[in-house]
Amino acid sequence: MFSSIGPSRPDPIMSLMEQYLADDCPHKVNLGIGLYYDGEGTLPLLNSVHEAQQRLMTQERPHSYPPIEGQAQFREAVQRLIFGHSAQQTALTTLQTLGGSGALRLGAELLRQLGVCRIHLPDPTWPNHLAIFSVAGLTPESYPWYDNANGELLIDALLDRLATLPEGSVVLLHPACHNPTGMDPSPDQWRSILDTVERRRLLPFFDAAYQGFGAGIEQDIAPVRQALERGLPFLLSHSLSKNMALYGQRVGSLSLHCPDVAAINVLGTLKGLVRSSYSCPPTFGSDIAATVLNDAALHQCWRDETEAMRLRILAMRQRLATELNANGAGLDIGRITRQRGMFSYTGLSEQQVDTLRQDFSIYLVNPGRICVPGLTERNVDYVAASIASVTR
Ligand code: PLP
Ligand code: TYF
Repeated sequence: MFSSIGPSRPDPIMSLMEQYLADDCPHKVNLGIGLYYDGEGTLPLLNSVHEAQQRLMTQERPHSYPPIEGQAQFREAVQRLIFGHSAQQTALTTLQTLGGSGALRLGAELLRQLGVCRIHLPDPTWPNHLAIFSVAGLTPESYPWYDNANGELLIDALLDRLATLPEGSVVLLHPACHNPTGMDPSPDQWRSILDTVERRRLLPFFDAAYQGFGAGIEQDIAPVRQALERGLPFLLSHSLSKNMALYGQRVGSLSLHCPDVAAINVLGTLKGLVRSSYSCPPTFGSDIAATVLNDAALHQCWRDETEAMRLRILAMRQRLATELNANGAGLDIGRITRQRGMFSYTGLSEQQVDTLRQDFSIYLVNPGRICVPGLTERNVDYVAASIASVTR
């Protein structure tokens, strides 16, 4: 019965993490997996999250089932965070999901049910996009995004490709902090992208996993708000894993803007998909998120903490660039400070990445992606000197 099951290839990012943990070099550096680390190199428990968690713990409530779509106070708070004042739109519906990944999967299942066969992904993109959409039955296709040789966004090629897609084609877009390249379009370039989406009647599937880590909480979601203001239909997966550091609590949401159909019908279909899959979402993480977002003081505390994370990432980008320059690294250093969010596509070759791991115990994801918050005041000089030595 199960004899056809062969060995499977481990996830490259997860297996890199395992290799890092098994490495006994005292000055090893983890620039692999996309987790935010603080200046001490530890995974933070945000003060806002900690306080919300304490409040919930004292309530001693029973653990009931939540609604299939998640608690209203979570859904409404997330909708306000994402869409701001436009959140009152009747054509908008938001459902709690199992992190951003769960939102992508649920959105994919809805698309499949509607007869969609393909999804267009940026090249490159988060590797799990390919897995999630393929397993859900959509064929992933790619569109041009980034030129790794020159460290530039391929904006003309991207717009040309979008302009040739058939009406109704689904296009996945990272609204900010593109994973893995860190290369985001400018506001003008976003306008051109949305112009093309509108003119060609494409269906955007936005994936916002890093709101607040790029240019700021409001700025990072601007392309989604612009799509809403234009009245375009779209899907949006949204994650609070990174910006609330709630990773394992699986807190995310799927939003749909569908101007031509009653939102209640769309919600009903999505609830049917959830019911037949995992029945309802977990509650603790989303209760924490709702407590943070719905309390004015905690909400402000969280915004300040997110801004501090963003600024630390930015400072580490600048420090790395400065040290690489000082060490005479043979690398296009400008791209590191042009890129935004958790990741930087350094342009290091696979061979250089392998040497950094084997000879220096510095762990990067191939080809040449670093997770910038893995850098600290303590390791940045060592990382810069090591990168310089493999690029000379
Ligand atoms: N989308 C992108 C682009 C990501 O990088 C990630 C996580 O790394 C996700 C979605 C998934 O987020 P979550 O951990 O909330 O499932
Ligand atoms: O580093 C990255 O790009 C992600 C991180 O359940 C990640 O793959 C790890 C585990 C997970 C979701 C995302």
